[in-house]
Amino acid sequence: MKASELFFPTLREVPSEAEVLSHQLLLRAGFIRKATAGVYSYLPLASRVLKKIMNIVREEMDRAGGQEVILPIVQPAELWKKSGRWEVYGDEMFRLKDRHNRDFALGPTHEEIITTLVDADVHSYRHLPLLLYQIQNKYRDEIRPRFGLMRGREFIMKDLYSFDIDEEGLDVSYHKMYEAYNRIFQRLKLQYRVVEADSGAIGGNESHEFMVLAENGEAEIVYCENCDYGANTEKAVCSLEEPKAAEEEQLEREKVHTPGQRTIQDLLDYMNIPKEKQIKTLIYYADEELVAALVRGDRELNEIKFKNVLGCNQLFMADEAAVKQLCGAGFGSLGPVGLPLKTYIDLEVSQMKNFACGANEDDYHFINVNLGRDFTPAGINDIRNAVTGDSCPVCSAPLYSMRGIEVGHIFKLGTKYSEVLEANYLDQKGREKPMVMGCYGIGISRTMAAAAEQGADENGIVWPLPIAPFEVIIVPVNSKNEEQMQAAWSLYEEFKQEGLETIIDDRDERAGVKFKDADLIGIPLRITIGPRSLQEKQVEIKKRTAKDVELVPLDAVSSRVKLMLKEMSK
Ligand code: 9G3
Repeated sequence: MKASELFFPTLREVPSEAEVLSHQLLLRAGFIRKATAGVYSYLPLASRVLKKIMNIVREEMDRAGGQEVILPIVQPAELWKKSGRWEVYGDEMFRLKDRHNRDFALGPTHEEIITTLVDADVHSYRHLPLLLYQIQNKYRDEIRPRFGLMRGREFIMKDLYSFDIDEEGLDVSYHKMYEAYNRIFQRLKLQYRVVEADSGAIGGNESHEFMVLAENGEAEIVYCENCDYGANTEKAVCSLEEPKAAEEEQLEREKVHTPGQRTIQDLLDYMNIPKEKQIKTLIYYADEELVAALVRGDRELNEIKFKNVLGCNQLFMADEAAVKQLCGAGFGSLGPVGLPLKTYIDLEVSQMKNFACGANEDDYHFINVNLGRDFTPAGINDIRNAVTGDSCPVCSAPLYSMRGIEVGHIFKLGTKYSEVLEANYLDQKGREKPMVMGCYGIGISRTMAAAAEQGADENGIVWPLPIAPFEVIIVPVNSKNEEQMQAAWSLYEEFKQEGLETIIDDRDERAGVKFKDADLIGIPLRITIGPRSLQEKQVEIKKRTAKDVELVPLDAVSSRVKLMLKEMSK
């Protein structure tokens, strides 16, 4: 490909609307352009990267026994009403009507469609297991589309659905997908971790997320270096440690005047009470009822765990006015003593002695509060976020935390969809049974963004070789020098013969501009042809990730390049 003909409109400035590095770089390097909020056009370089990701995904899905289909994006409301999800997803669905005023949605996912499809045409155990997948656009009307391709309203997903006769069959399909996903992310040469997404393992449900590691990833994970345990922080189990100090004696509770002191930090500064000796009191609406959650002063409440404990449909923070009316004090002065609400405490709180908390009176706190003597909780549960240093729930070694981008998610569904959508089969004895399902997703466009995010350096994108838009870029230093250009063109022809994916930068630009662009778009190998190439019959080869160049005789370049690419793809 000639750079002079390639459509890659690069930008000098960092686009102001781009909050994350991958979004900035993909815009600047001319890979994507925004059409409207959360909707992007993929330009030729991006199209090449996406194709390579899709090909790897396809190969591994096929290897695992998947069969590719193409399901409709325009989906009738009836199916979603039947599964009960037409109401559940509300405004997150892109809805539309046809000329007959019938309701449709643009597919946010395809469980309903595929289950109905399989129901209509698969009736016997002899035709199971069945693994069907597609690679296609999905539509979700996010409230706040953000981070470029990371959270778009239109995005490309690979989704596979497995249909089995029973739980054992599902286990086999699930394991195949688990292995296939590992192969995919290894082949993509991304640093990733697999984490438990549902550690509770309730009702045989199992779920894993595949996280590409990135400092600015939106998800936090904890993992153990001693065993295989890893989990999304939202789901990580916090086990209770042995109390460190000997039983502390209960001291007499005291009320102290704390004018203007509202936060945990305030109380630390004002009275030198360590955060671990304080309690955070948070008030929520659990559906219609106000409830309180208590965590240690330096901890964060995990709303997902709390919601599971309560078993409510909706959980959201109470407004200060309602809290003040019921509890007698504003947010900064709340505590469990005399609180007229059901109070749920974190496991860790149950071990605390003589702690400080609000007195439910503005500008007053209690010190030396104790569980049992001073208040009685409605429940004692694991309701906080895990943090670095917590002990592993499997082997007790210390956990580490790290940020990541969720690029894959696999899930055992069981019979949830097959029952409501009536996807049954006849077993060997002629009995009718619901199919046992799993679903397995990979965000294709998000994987491209995650790769750009993970590899980037101060000069631009660094694509892993298997998904780089081109493998090699040839840069003649002076496009006005005919000899240089001739040497460059003949190398370009040679590379093409050898099947190398090559760009030649034939543009009439300064060498500095060409080098900057080659770095920005992230081509793994750069070949520079300058005056020395002609005088000494040598060219420079530079890896995108290396500081130094390598000098190679002109007639040995293509074999050297091929060897380097081979090594880089190992
Ligand atoms: C919706 C809307 C948003 C959604 C869903 C449905 C997320 C929805 C979960 C999944 C699960 C799996 C197939 C591939 C693997 C993951 N957001 N999910 O079901 F209607 Cl608006 O998509 N789907």
